[in-house]
This record gives sequence, structure tokens and C-alpha cells, in this order.
Amino acid sequence: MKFSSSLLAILLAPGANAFAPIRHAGVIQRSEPATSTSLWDTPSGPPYSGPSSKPILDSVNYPHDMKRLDMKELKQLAHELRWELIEAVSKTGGHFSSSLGVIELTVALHYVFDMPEDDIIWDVAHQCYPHKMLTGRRHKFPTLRQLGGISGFCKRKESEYDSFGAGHSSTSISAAQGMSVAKSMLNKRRNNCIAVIGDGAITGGMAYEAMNNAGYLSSRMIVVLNDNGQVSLPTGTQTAGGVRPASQLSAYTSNLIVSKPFQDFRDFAKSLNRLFPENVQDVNKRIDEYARGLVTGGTIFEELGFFYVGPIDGHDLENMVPILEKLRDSDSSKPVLLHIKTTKGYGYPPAMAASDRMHGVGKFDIATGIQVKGKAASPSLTSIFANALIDAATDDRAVVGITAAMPGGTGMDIFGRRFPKRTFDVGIAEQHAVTFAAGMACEGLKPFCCIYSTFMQRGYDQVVHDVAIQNLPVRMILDRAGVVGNDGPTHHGCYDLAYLGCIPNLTIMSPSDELELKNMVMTCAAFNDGPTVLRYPRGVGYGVEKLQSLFGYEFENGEIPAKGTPIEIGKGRIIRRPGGVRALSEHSPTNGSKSSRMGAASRGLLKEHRVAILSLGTRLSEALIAADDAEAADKDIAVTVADARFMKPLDEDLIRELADENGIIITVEEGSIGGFGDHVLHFLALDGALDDGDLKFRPMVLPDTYFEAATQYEQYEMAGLNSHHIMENILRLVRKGVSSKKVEVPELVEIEQ
Ligand SMILES: Cc1ncc(C[n+]2csc(CCOP(=O)(O)OP(=O)(O)O)c2C)c(N)n1
Ligand SMILES: *[C@@H]1O[C@H](CO)[C@@H](O)[C@H](O)[C@H]1NC(C)=O
Ligand SMILES: *[C@@H]1O[C@H](CO)[C@@H](O)[C@H](O)[C@H]1NC(C)=O
Repeated sequence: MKFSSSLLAILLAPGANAFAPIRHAGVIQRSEPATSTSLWDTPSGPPYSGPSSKPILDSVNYPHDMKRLDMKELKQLAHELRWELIEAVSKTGGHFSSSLGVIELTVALHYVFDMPEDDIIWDVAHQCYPHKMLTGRRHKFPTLRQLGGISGFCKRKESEYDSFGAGHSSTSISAAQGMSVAKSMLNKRRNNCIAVIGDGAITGGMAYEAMNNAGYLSSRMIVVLNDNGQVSLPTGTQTAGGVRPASQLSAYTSNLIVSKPFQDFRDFAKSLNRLFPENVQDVNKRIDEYARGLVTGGTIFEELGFFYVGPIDGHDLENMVPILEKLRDSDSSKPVLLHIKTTKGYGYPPAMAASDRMHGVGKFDIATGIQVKGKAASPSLTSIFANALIDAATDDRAVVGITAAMPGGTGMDIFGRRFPKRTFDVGIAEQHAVTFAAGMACEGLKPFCCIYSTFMQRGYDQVVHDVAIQNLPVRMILDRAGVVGNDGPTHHGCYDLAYLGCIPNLTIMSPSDELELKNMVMTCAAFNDGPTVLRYPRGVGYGVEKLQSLFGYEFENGEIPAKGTPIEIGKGRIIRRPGGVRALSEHSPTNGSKSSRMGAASRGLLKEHRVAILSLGTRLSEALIAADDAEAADKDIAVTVADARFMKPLDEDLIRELADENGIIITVEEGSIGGFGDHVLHFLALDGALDDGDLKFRPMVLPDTYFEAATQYEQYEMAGLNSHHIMENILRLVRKGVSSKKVEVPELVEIEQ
């Protein structure tokens, strides 16, 4: 009841219209400059530079070292911490401006509460750097997000100060609530559980589920809503909702301007009455109503059963510290929502000025904020996808694009610039995005629902129940499939092939190169008889030279075709025949006939020395190199390389043919156990190909473990999925006279924390 009435409140908020441009209250006002702004708040420059020494920060290794500080020293600590963060991230890269925005909050929370006994749960935890610096990990920042280093997110095994691991959003309120209920069931002396959640992360459904339940259970906990007016990762993307990220709640809270409500702490003390039993409340009713007048912004949260405080200036330590102390010392069991307003990138002008607020950065120059750019790489697969989708949308007015708060990451920013009215940013709401797409498909639109592989995990039942069972032609575009590098285990897109492969009638494809990506976008656009999945990794295109020399493409005019063409659903392709022949440059279709498929070079070779590599996705290039190297290493070996293109439906004819002609089949993919290799093996088994025991089969998949932060290359090294691993596998499997019982899984580097 409470839940739906609050949702109604959101929906019925004046002017509520999901796609109306969001009104925006403009800059956040600070309370009296004298109390809130310090002389360090707005450095002038460029060049920007920090303090030459950090005496207070040097004296604080753990939160208990802060307890003796006075307000002036706390402010100094915040200043030193901010510059420590700027200096650290300038050398490693990482998430940046979200941490800058919570410097004062972090200082205030650690000053008022006592971790690790008290729990502070950072939602997403991309803003946890200052927290890590104040909890014994300042000296580890040179290793941030690198192999063997500290994580860019909170992680329980890294520190007892990391109450809860994260990386994906909107989980903090549920986790805090679970901890709070457990503490009270276990009769713990203290029960302080604080969830810190951004106005972006609070758009995720879980946050509402938890708030609804918290009010009902009367869990004692504090939710700090860190409201910086940025719901999506900011890219200034045009969408059907305008350039502001679409969230009615954000529009609503941004109308709540920080004034001076809590400068007089008597006001706050009066409003605290609502935390006490009702008879006390009655006495103070009129005062209470007055207090309520100051906090009208809390209506939505109050309907969910929260005691609402705010909004207050989240950069104002003098205001925040006493409020947090009062909340800590209240013995109420009512959940509290403390609404703070902050500025993303606060205190570092280049971040505040940047269109993306310097959300995630590479190394940069502190004096100017200019990021060190690597040498001009080929276009990213993301941008190639976006441009292919623009081509599809130009041909077909039914094509629309959907993102869940990741316009830049998914290429929807590029698409949105061309087709703003056909681009929808729904907030951090993957479940909603999928079902929203399903609804659009019911009406005949062709929705491309563009969500990272890892975040699609959130929308799983929606994929099964709303899309697949109803056979609706939703195109699910999973960028960042495979390992992703420095974000680490929470962000790898390893599981999609396993979790989607088991869903009946889903078409699942994965391109091996940038031209295939374009072709598959067109394939998705053209196929309207059911749902499709297109998954591809974080990466860049190979460029025309490599496509010609390694893959064997023969392009007219020596250029990659600008526009993709649909390919046949469920049809793979042979890329390389024994002897190094590249099949793509054999023009005659008669060359596809069974007898000549093997190529002349393998004639006369023993079947047990004939190897087929069947690849799905961009490991194909590694497979091609491995095939060339294996044949060079042993002239008795003949390797055929095929690109499956589809995991569902499998190209059964191709697999049968490979099994007939070869004694060994190796599958390669960028995915976990349970994916492509298992589907091929399952098919071979049921088809009888394994019955007479003369076919060896080796699936090469990501090992059954979590890959910590490292570069993508290092992760594929550890996973054993680079070309030399494939070649070693081939040699081991054909080695004459040597039994080849087990594929050696390379030793994983133990991460020291
Ligand atoms: C389930 C999920 N979807 C998408 C993301 C990607 N993501 C990381 S941070 C972020 C924006 C978070 O905004 P907010 O909570 O307001 O924090 P801010 O960075 O503004 O401080 C998004 C969309 C995610 N981490 N988890
Ligand atoms: C499966 O997909 C095909 C199109 O590929 C469609 O014709 C068929 O109806 C679907 N089956 C079910 C049970 O939805
Ligand atoms: C068929 O492939 C062979 C290489 O295997 C090539 O030499 C030949 O030219 C191709 N035939 C035609 C008609 O293109």
C-alpha cells in the first residue's frame, strides 16, 4: 500500500511526464558562506595545485585518529584529503568526481560513527576512495585498480572497514537493513547502519523495495541520499527526455533548494520529535508542523515510512556533523533519510567544468585537469555499434535505442545526438529498460535495449518472462561482454552466454570483428520474429590492414564496408583452412562444398592431427594466430578455424562437418563455463559424434573463478585465452604418443590485499 501510494506521489507530482524535459532548479545554494565555505573551497587557477604538506591527514591512519580533531581541523582534514585524492587519481586514473563530491560527507561520517563496529555502506562504491584513504589504505593508492592492488570499489575481503562489497548500484539500503535487523536480533550493543546512495543509484528499483520494507519493519538505519543532480553518467546526451537524465524523483528533489533550515539546531531538534513516541509528538504537534514546513521535500520518503531530514549542504561540515551526531544518539528505531546536496567534482574546477564531470578518468595533469591521452586507437566497438545503429535507424523509423543511465558507455550518446526523440535513458533501471522495450515491441517498434553484459544480470527475469516467453523482438545489445579490465569482478561480462543460452528460442550472436558487428546490428534490425542478443567485448576494431592480412578479407577499394548487411541467422563461417588458406577470399561458392572445405594442405594427414578451432566472438583473431603458429611448429598438424557467429541457434551443419573432418575440436569464447563450449559439446554428444571415441573435445572458457582488477590482456593471460594458450592446447592434444588427458589451467596470480 505504502509503496504504491508513494509511486503515485511520484507519478502525480506536478508536471510529471516521463518524457517531458526535466525542470531543473539550477545551482545548489550553500548556506551562509561564513559557515559552509572554507577558504579552500574554490581554488583559483589554472594552474591548480594542492597544499605542500598534509599534517592532519598524515596523523589520521584510521577513523579513531580523527576523534580528537576540532571543527577547524576537520575542515583542514577535508581539504588535505581532497588534494590527496586529486593527486592519487591523477597518477592512476579511476573514478574521480564522485569521490570529490563526498569528501566532507566521508569525513563527517567517520568522525561521528565508529567503524568497523558501525557500518557504512557505499552504494555502487565508486565514491569510496576518500573512505579508503581514511581507513588504512592511503598508501596503497598507487596500486589502485591494478593487478595485485586495491580495488576501485568496496570489498569485504580487502578491509573490515568495507562493510559491503559493491560495483553495481542500488543495493546499499537492502544491505544496511539486513545488517540492522541482524544487529537487533543478535542484541548488539550498537546499531548504526548507514547507507550512502546517490540520486542516480536511488533510481534503481531495489532501493524502493528496500525503503518500502524499511518503513514497514521500522528498521533503525540512516539512508544518506547524496543528491548531486546527476542521475546518469553525465554525457549531456539528448534523449526523448531532454538533455537532463530522466528521473522524476531527481526533478522533484532538485526543486528542493538548500536554504538555511538547519542552521538553527533548535529547528532540527524540534523536527526530531517525530522520532519519539506519539504522545510526546502530540505535545509538540504544532512545533512539529512547523518543522514539517521546513522539510516539505520529504513527502515521498515520509510516505515510505522514513523520517526525512534535509536537504542540507553536503559540503558543510559544521552543519552535517551535529545532525549526524543527533541521529546517532537518538534511540528511535525509525529509519531516517538524510538528504544532502552536493556538487560532483566539488573543489576541483576542471572536474566541475567538464561535461562528464570527470566521472571516470585516465591519468591527468593536476595543474590543468587535462587527461593524458593514449595514442589514437582505432574506433571503439561501442562507437562502431552506435554508428551501425544510426544506419539501421535511418533505414527504418521503427528503430529506437534504450539505455539505463549509461549513454556514453553504450554509444547511446552518439545515437542520441542523431535521433534524440528515439533515444530513451530510463535511469539506472535495467529491469524497467527490458520490459519497457518489450512494451514498445508489442506496438511494433524495434527497440535496441543497450545494456552492459554485467548490468543485464539485473534484468534477467524481465528477459525470460517479459521478452522471451512472449517471443517479442527486443534487441538486447550487451556491450562489455567478456573480461573488462580494471573494474574487476563486479563488472566482467562473463556470464551472459551461460545465463541467456538456457532460454529457449533466443537468438544469440557475437561478432568476431568490427565488420561482423555492423552486419549483426543489421541482422538484429532485420529479424523481427523474436528476441535477439548481440554481445561484444570492450575493445576497438582491428582496422582494415589486420582484417585483410589476418582474417583474409578482400575489400573493394581496400576499405571496410561503411554499412553492414544482414547475415543468415544461425550460420557460421570457415575463416581458415589448413595450410593457412583464408576462406573469406575464396570467391566461388563451390569452394564451400564439403569435399574442398578441408583444403589441399591437409590431404594425407592423420585425422587425429587435424584440428578444428570453433570460436565465438573476438578470440577469433587469437585462434587464427594460434593456428598459423601451430602449423609452423609442426608440419603434420592441420588446423581449420571457424567462426560460429551464433551460439543460438547453433550452426549444426558446420559443427557436424568439423567433427567429421577433424580428430580434435577446440572451442574458444570470452565467457564463463556453461556457455558456447557447453552448447557445442551438448550438441556433439546428442548427435552421436562422441560415441565412437575418436573425437577429442576441449572447451576453452574463462576459468571458474573471479578475475580481480588488471588490464584486459593480463586477465586473458591469466584465463589462458590468448593465442599461445590456444597453440599450446593444439600441440598438447595432437602430441604423438603423449597422452593429452588434461588441459592445464594456468596458475592465477594471488591478489594480495
Ligand atoms: C546496476 C548498475 N547499473 C549501472 C551502473 C553504472 N553506473 C555506475 S555509477 C553510475 C551513476 C551513479 O550515479 P549516482 O548514484 O548519482 O552517483 P554519482 O556518481 O553521481 O555520485 C552508473 C549509472 C552500475 N554501477 N550499476
Ligand atoms: C521461436 O522463434 C521463431 C522465429 O525464429 C518463431 O517463429 C516461433 O514462434 C518461436 N517459438 C515460440 C514458442 O515462441
Ligand atoms: C577455391 O579455393 C582455392 C583455395 O583453397 C583457390 O585457390 C581457388 O581459387 C578457389 N576457387 C575459386 C573458383 O575461387
